[in-house]
Amino acid sequence: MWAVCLEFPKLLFNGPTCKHHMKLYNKNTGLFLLVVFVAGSMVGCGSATPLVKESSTSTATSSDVVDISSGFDVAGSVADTGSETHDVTQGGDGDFADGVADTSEVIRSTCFGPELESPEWYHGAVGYEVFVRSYQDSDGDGIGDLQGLRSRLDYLNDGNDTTDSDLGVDLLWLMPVFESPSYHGYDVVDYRTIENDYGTNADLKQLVEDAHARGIKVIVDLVINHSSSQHPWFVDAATGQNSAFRDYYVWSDSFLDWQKPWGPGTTWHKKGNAWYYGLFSSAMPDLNLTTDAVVAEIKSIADHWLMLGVDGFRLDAARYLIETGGGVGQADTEQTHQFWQEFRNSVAKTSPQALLVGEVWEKTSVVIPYFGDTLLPELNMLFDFDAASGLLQTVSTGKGLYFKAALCERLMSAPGWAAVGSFLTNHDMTRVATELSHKNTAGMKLAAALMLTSPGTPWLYYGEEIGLPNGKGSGDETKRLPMQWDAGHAAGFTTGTPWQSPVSDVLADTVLGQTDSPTSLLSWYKTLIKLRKSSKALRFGSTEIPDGVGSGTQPLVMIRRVPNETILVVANPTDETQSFVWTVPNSAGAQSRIDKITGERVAIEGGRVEITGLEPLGFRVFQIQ
Ligand SMILES: [Ca+2]
Ligand SMILES: [Ca+2]
Ligand SMILES: [Ca+2]
Ligand SMILES: [Ca+2]
Repeated sequence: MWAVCLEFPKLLFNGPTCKHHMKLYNKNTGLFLLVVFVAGSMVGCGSATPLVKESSTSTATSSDVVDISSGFDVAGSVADTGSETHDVTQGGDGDFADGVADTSEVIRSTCFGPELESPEWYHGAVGYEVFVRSYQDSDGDGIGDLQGLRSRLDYLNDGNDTTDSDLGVDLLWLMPVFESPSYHGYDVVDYRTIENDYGTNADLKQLVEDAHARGIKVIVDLVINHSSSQHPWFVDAATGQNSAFRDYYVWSDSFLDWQKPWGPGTTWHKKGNAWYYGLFSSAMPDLNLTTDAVVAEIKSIADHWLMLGVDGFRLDAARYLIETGGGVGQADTEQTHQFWQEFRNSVAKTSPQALLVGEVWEKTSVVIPYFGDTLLPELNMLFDFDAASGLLQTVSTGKGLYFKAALCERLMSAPGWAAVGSFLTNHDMTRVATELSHKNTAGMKLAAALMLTSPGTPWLYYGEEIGLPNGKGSGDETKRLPMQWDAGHAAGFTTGTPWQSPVSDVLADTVLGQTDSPTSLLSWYKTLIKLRKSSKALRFGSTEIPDGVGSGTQPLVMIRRVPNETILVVANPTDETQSFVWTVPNSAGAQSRIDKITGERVAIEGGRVEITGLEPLGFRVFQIQ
């Protein structure tokens, strides 16, 4: 059965306090469906004026020009929702959705998200995820390190606004850099010491200081759901019941048949006469975050790195901290939320501006509660996994609805002050260049353009900007291979024998080879990042995705807006050349459209913006003024 749950009075008054919006909620399946129109009027919150109305006063000038502001009977779409329901979000496995069966519901709705309330520094940042082991080796041992990364800071951001030779990112996330026995570092043995392969604590301090001098903030991965089984705490705890560290971990006197939340696999592992909980593997025993001494350690560890200068943390496996039982008790428990409230409070005392970014690899309705609320805030930022896979699926299939569906659910459910991390892929996923290989560079360019013009804080995964693909094989290492700098030995990554071979040292596949090419993927990324940095509307503005767009045969349109700036984003994921008309509402003052990439200015009359000849995988971004 459908129940309409909405904050109706707030909606009617369209007041600034309105944060959560209208949804149709299916009690039987627990699935949300996006439907955002009531009687043809704009549903949304905040004071922004609706940009596209239901009216059909504008008409196309030729038969193949679609008028995107009049294509559908919007009011009628609400009545149509009763019979069939479909989940338009993806689950937590990182794969594409099985498919959106009833695409019409997504297509026939306009969605709207308000301008950000009180933006903080991280709302306007452009992030970059780095695997230190694979970025740059400084000493010829074949392993990337902090001094190597430091030597590449000018590539990331030279700190000079008048140069555009640099990429322009200003927020780095370092994958784990604490001492660990593994190549990836997600199993820590010493939370207060930098991984020996990467350098020293002093090296990190130097890196952070040099980054700050360029306007770059640095956060590091903090993995506290579990430690390594080689951590001294666990080694001691495993000696028996009398260990002073026994309660640092989670023990049972009997075997418990709890599976992994994402699929089959045991989570309890035998040690002596007892079993310990290790969600990911027996080599990664879960820390017991209900033990006061452990909580105190974690807070102290966070303070340790904040005092050294880091700007915050990316929080691994953030939904799995505290278990209350098998099944539903293994993820997203109230106790886990309470931990994050307490942790946030502790971090804020040491560093009020610190950023906490959570990995909650689940559908949006599970992710959103991790923001907490203004009284009990939890994490500042959460990654939007649904929008990431929706975006790639849109480019991959040509159907805009996948991205639209995911983005719209976020816009309608996230608090107005929430910082959402948008991305294409991360270190756990097939790289974009491999995922979109059938769409070539044009597909990667479109994916980049959609990410960098949509709401949220964008995060690049290192190498995405040059189209670095997966390596051969299937292990996680194939997603984390060395950065390709130039056509020299080991693609410029090391003078020695690289820990893994770079995929390519062909000049065109490297930073050097793409730097001087104005049509390269790298140049496209630089252009888009610069554009985003120059546009308040793109960083903080409201977002509207009009009705009727994004089907398999139509372009995807976003209107991003702050009071003095209106940006029209147009993407064509389809295989056909597209032409259409968009009518600027309240168009009295609108006299021209300016192409923000080429600078071309075209006069508009009567508020009619007509776009013709938008090629397959084409993208345009205009300022209307
Ligand atoms: Ca090295
Ligand atoms: Ca610069
Ligand atoms: Ca090590
Ligand atoms: Ca846990």
